Amino acid sequence: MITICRKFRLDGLPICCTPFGGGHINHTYLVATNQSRLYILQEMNRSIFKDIEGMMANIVAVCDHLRRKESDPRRVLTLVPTLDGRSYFDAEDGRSWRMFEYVVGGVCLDLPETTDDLFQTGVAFGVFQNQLADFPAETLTETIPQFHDTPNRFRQLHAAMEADPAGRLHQVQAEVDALLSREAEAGFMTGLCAEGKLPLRVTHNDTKLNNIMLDAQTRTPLCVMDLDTVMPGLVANDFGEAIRTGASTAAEDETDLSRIHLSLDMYAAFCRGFLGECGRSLTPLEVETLPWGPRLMALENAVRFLTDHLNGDVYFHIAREGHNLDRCRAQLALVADMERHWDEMNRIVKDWAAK
Ligand code: GN1
Ligand code: MG
Repeated sequence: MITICRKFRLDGLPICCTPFGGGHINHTYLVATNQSRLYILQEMNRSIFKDIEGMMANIVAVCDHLRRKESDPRRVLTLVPTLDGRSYFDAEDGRSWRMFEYVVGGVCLDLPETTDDLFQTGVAFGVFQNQLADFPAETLTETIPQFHDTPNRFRQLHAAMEADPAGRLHQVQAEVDALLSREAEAGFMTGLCAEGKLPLRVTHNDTKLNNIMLDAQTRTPLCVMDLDTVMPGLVANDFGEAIRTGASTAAEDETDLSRIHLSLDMYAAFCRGFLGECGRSLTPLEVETLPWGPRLMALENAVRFLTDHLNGDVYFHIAREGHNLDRCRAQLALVADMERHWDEMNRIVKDWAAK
């Protein structure tokens, strides 16, 4: 690994490189140099991200844009170039690597501890959205094609049901029925976009709390990380993924379904932070349809988890048998709770948009 580190323009000589963080997609390492400088080295996952060149071009363009709007360097991720001035390094064995400056004094949370943590997450993603509102989204590469195309995720479910490669279809009829009864609404947002009624924005697409770097002292946001899935998309999806993951009262794979609810306090806290920062750069229809984001992101993940269960657990890492089925059931429970609170979800968005 040290030989890889030497391919980048570091301040000092790399002296140690150790595994870092808990990401499931890329492999991450903390690098220290003899000048006491710290860096983050990442091996990018080539089987998930087929177009590394396009993905890195996205990240460079987005970070350059953000840097023009920020004076504090800790507020934007900083890539360290290779010795020959490139944004990443392709090794001879076919693996691809990149290096970031380490953000000193930053901290990441996996789960919100207070409503303020979710408010701050809303601020971070709201600032991100607002600062990129004048970035030409169509110039970005789609790093994972059709990533949040919910109708297409249903098509993949139908294909898995047809092939039934793991022979599990007969065990999951209840989940299949629950998903298919909601298939008609899956295309609501993509349909509005195709009709030209919703704009394509620069979206992050993985707006989890742990993709925000917070200042360890003040617990306020420094920067948005994990920019691999930044691509053109719908703002409701960024809003939705943050709510799906941050405002649920239980884990994504909770097996006691009675514990799974949408916390309306957390939801309102995120709305306040997010809309406070970017509400004015959104169209009235974008604001009005925001609550569809969490509902469709939970549904989409339920579809993806069941599809992977039927396919024999080939995409999502599982820690136990039936893990993807558990995740599907939990996401379905969350969808059902959102449906029960649909009027309140709409009212809260309306209230914070008006402020
Ligand atoms: C994957 O790696 P992680 O957990 O941040 C997935 C998301 C899913 C999530 C479900 C590139 O994200 O879309 O919502 O699992 N990311 C990719 O746990 O597929
Ligand atoms: Mg991440």
